[in-house]
Amino acid sequence: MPRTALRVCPLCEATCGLTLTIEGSTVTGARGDRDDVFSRGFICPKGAAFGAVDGDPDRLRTPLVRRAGRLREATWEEAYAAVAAAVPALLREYGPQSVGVVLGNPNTHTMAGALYPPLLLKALGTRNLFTASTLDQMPKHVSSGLLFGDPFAIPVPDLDRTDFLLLLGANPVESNGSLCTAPDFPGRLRALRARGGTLVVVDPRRTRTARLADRHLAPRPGSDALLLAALAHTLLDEKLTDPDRLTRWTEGLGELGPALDRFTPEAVAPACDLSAAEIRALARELAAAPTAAVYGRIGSCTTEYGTLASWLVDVLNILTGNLDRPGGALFPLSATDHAPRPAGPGKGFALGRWHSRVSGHPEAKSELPTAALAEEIETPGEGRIRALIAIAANPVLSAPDGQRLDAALAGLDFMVSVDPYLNETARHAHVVLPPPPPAQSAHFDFAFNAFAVRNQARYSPPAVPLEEGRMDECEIHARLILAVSEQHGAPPETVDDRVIADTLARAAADPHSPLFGEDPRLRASTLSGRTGPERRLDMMLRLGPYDLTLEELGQHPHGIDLGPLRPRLPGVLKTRSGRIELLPEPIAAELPRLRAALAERPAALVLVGRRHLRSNNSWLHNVPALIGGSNRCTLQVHPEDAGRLGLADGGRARVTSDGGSLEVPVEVTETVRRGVVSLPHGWGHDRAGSRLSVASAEPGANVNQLLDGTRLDPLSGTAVLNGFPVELAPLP
Ligand SMILES: Nc1nc2c(c(=O)[nH]1)N[C@H]1C(S)=C(S)[C@@H](COP(=O)(O)OP(=O)(O)OC[C@H]3O[C@@H](n4cnc5c(=O)[nH]c(N)nc54)[C@H](O)[C@@H]3O)O[C@H]1N2
Ligand SMILES: Nc1nc2c(c(=O)[nH]1)N[C@H]1C(S)=C(S)[C@@H](COP(=O)(O)OP(=O)(O)OC[C@H]3O[C@@H](n4cnc5c(=O)[nH]c(N)nc54)[C@H](O)[C@@H]3O)O[C@H]1N2
Ligand code: SF4
Ligand SMILES: [Mo]
Repeated sequence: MPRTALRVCPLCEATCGLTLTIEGSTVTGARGDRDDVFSRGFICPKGAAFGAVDGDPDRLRTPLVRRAGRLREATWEEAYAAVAAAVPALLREYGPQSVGVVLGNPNTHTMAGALYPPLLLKALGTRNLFTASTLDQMPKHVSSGLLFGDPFAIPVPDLDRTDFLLLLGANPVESNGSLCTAPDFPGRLRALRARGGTLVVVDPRRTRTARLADRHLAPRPGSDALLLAALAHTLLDEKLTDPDRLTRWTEGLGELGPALDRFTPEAVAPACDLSAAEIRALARELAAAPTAAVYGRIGSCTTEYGTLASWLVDVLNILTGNLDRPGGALFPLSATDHAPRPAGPGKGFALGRWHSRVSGHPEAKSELPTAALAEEIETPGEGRIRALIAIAANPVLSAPDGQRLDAALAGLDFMVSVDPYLNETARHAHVVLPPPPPAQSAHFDFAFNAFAVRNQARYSPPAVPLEEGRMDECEIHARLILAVSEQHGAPPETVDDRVIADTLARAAADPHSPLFGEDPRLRASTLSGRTGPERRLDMMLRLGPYDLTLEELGQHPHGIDLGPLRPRLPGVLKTRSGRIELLPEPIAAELPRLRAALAERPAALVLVGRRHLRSNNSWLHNVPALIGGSNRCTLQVHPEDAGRLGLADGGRARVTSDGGSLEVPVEVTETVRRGVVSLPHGWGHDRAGSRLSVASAEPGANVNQLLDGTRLDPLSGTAVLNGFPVELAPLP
């Protein structure tokens, strides 16, 4: 008899509640959970394919250990023994920097990825941390760190209540949203328009999101910071600002005007390839809307001026009085956030506390640019990375110059990969530790609840019991931490018990904590949960702002709604001044570079990426239901450019940039603007030694092979993945 079980979907940031149909231990179907307090039954084609993703026969079932050069199936004991024999010895001989850590995107979609990597880093003591953030949202962390003192204080647009949404460099109709967790993003955009609101989309491609908009502006890629600066300039110049409500918490308002004085609409118009009149009109509309939110994502982050653009997004929200008010952009308060504490000066946010060894890149949020990983492995000398621990990461495809990284990984003394697939990156590992499929894992969204358009909490226990021979991913991480820190063989719960003891001891001594003055040991013994991670979740809920418990979440399988977002200023501020620092020094120092861009001659042809609704970065191309049709690795070219360059739809072209060149199929389409071509990322599954039977049959080309890793947004170390110059030539 088939049964059903609930599971929050881990396949994108929308976190929809799914109802899975299960026969035996196999997921045979998935539909939207109509009673889910947040997603109300919404599902997309990826969620609907949950069973196929979960049951992919290419998923690894046992650990792999390299012996005599070949990866072979092994027991968990053998795998951890290999880690324990290699890593501590390297740490002893070469020091903590000799072991690097790479964390990929799915860590934000697993409980293990939220709870254990900080402990692993502490155990190793390394500063060589590289994550998907420097291919993604690091500019936003940096701008929030500088403005608000907390890199995680990221305001999200109040989608359900705003009157005006200005959306830049995001295509939530296909991506389902990012740093703005909102199940059924498309439906929420349609509702915005239905209630008389306005949607303006800024994107060099006419995306499905742009097609929903009242207005679509298609500027030249890479020009968002200029456009946003001109919008801010117009607001200040025409006295359209309304920062009154925030004035008492904001520093630097007076200095902002002079700092932006060169960025008039007329001055930026040629670089943006928009008219000054359009820019001025947009600024006036933004100011006139009763409430409005400005929101920028990948297309505004992963560019030459990503941090400036991310900063300006919030500058506009502040100048129009929309930061921290309903209908504007608000700071979520998740159930596992710290309980609010009184406002006052904080520790602030510093950049560049240390630098990368080879190129001297400044750290940002304790991370180094993933684009610099290969050189840190290759370049001889003290502090060279000799061993790597990669968790849920596929940088050979997701980061610039995969070929170079591929070769660098092959030269490591030791590599561990925690990954369900033997893919382009994992194939270099000496030990692969495969997590179970998502139906066998418990789930709580530690990361995305903190960026959600509504405060809510949902917990999914494993839908299917752990298969014989499998190990829960939390236990995989806990044992890994023990193995690298000379405690191989200790029970994995010791890792969780230590965190619980430390956290409760701190809470007991903290007058602002809900557990102030309580006996930490007594408290630890009253936590509920069958596993270490469940007990940690219970503890975090009890320490959080809503006084929830794991038991209560269990009693509400469709989730607990905690209400719409509410104003949180000045309590969220952790700057040294205790105020919003509107024009922080590192930003002011970046503005001359942006001014110089006004005089630069733009490249004739630049490349941008795109996401397909049925894709997920590099790792869903192995699921037959999710590939094919329009989800293909084609180079989209505007008909005029195609005509000029002699390219035909369905033909092939050579595309060349700084880092290399690729042969790709051409798709002629008016959805890209003139002077722009688009190639999606995550393809290039043609490397020997991986085990991806479906993906390798339709490998596509790796767009990141066009980059050599030198183009970075300097403040955040984020790779420029959008708006870099390319040349095209037809192929016979
Ligand atoms: N050119 C270009 N490049 C880009 C982007 C772009 O827009 N353009 N986007 C960038 C962005 S935004 C991101 S986030 C990065 C993503 O970069 P990565 O995080 O490096 O890549 P992913 O493809 O998300 O793959 C992550 C790995 O996680 C594994 N995995 C899947 N589920 C699990 C799980 O439950 N547990 C574990 N342990 N592993 C799992 C997959 O098998 C895969 O190997 O790519 C970036 N690269
Ligand atoms: N289906 C699907 N969903 C996903 C993912 C996926 O791979 N597939 N990946 C997930 C991840 S890791 C992330 S980070 C999110 C990303 O979510 P989004 O930010 O919504 O991602 P994209 O769909 O890449 O949208 C970026 C848009 O920016 C545009 N663009 C490029 N350059 C510029 C520019 O200079 N200026 C402006 N204004 N626009 C520009 C591109 O044309 C593109 O439409 O999606 C997540 N969801
Ligand atoms: S929108 Fe995202 S979370 Fe929702 S079903 Fe689709 S992939 Fe899953
Ligand atoms: Mo991402």
